[in-house]
Amino acid sequence: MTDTIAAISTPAGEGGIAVIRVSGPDSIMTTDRIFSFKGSLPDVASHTVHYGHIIQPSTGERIEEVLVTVMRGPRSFTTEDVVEISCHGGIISVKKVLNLVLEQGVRLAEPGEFTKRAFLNGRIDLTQAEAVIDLIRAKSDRAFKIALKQVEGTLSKQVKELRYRLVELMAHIEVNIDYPEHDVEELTNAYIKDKCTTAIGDLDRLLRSAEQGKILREGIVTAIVGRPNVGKSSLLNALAQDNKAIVTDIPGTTRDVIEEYVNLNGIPLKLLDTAGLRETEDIVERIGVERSRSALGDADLILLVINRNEPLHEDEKQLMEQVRDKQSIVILNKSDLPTAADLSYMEARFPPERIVLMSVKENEGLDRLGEAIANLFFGGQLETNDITYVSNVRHIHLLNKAKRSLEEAQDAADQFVPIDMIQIDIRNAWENLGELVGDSVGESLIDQIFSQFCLGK
Ligand SMILES: Nc1nc2c(ncn2[C@@H]2O[C@H](COP(=O)(O)OP(=O)(O)OP(=O)(O)O)[C@@H](O)[C@H]2O)c(=O)[nH]1
Ligand SMILES: [Mg+2]
Repeated sequence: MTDTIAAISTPAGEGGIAVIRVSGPDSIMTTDRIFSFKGSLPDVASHTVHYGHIIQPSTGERIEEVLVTVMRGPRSFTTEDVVEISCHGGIISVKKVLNLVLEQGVRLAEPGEFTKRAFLNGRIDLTQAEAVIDLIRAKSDRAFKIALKQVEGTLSKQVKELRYRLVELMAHIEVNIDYPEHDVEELTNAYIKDKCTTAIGDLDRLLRSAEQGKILREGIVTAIVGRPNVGKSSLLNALAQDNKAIVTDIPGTTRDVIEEYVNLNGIPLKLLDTAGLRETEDIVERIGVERSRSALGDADLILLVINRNEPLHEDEKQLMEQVRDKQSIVILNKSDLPTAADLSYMEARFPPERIVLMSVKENEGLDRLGEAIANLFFGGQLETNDITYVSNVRHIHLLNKAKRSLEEAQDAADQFVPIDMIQIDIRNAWENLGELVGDSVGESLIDQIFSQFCLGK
């Protein structure tokens, strides 16, 4: 017997409106007791919105002006009767309303419990449920789209299709074991190997997308490094479209690492503006320089900024050596001023697509930088529309496990191991993939997954 649960479903803090979600068999009756409007909630049609007031039932005192939405199961997120109360007051009145709901015998929902119910009631599968977590956390438009796609079930569709093919293969093998005289289809080892190869290819494709998926979800950690005064902080500000970092013409302005999330042509970057690298006696600046070096070591991408208007410095030549084998782009800044730097030096070390001419002052070259980054990380094609990105550690782990099992089946077929032994490997792969979409998961794993949700989801 399920009980009725409620929670504030909008983020904590001040906002224009806040929504309290109530789900379960008593959600409509309970809300009706504390909601005053012209009508009666048990009688309204499903998927309708009603204006009125939340009242203290014992005194009739008005607590909050609200809109109440009624969604009867099974056409709701949890497939249960759901009521959403949209309050427009501050956090205190929202909490008051929630307390009133709870006083009516409704239980406060655990984190992720709404989504867990949607899963347990068969509305969504596990990959979709997990994508809801990602949706909540998505930091960029593109990450949001990937998660949305997963909610729609693209990944699970592909995995289910793959599982279906494995079942077919297992059925063939089964027939061969049970009725060896039966002339169904000559089940040679070559046939098994062929099926496994195709399946492994599909798994590989999904796994390759994992790397890109991670990047799109979490952002490329990008360190902006270079000598003092070359325009690093100016670049951060231009990309963030905000005066986040202090810019002056005094070398050594930035002393600490400044972080900012930006979105450049749809690519999420976690930018780190760092202190200009040079030898210095200043204690504070020296600590800053150390931090720059550690940011440089940890970054996924390095933007080495150089002032084209000055001859190359010995330090810059060293930096180029240090970053040329990493994911890095040289930015030749201050292109509005005459050239003084020896360009052939860097042209000998970096291919043209990794050198970007720019004038941050004139807002020139930012697009080219976006293209260079897309090129470096996505081979130029950043088209998420028809690619499924796997971005969840649990999914990656299970895909890898399934792949290993199939490779073992392949090897076994190569060595003419008896067919019922090969069957075991294929079955393992099938089970791993089943675990991925939640067909064969134990209770504990389900609890673990849903506990990652925030309250109210
Ligand atoms: N002419 C010109 N000046 C620029 C350009 N970009 C930045 N500057 C100027 O260069 C000076 C230094 O800019 P910053 O962004 O503070 O340089 P930085 O690399 O962060 O310097 P530190 O923090 O000291 O390491 C400022 O006076 C900027 O206005 C550019 O494209 N052209
Ligand atoms: Mg700076």
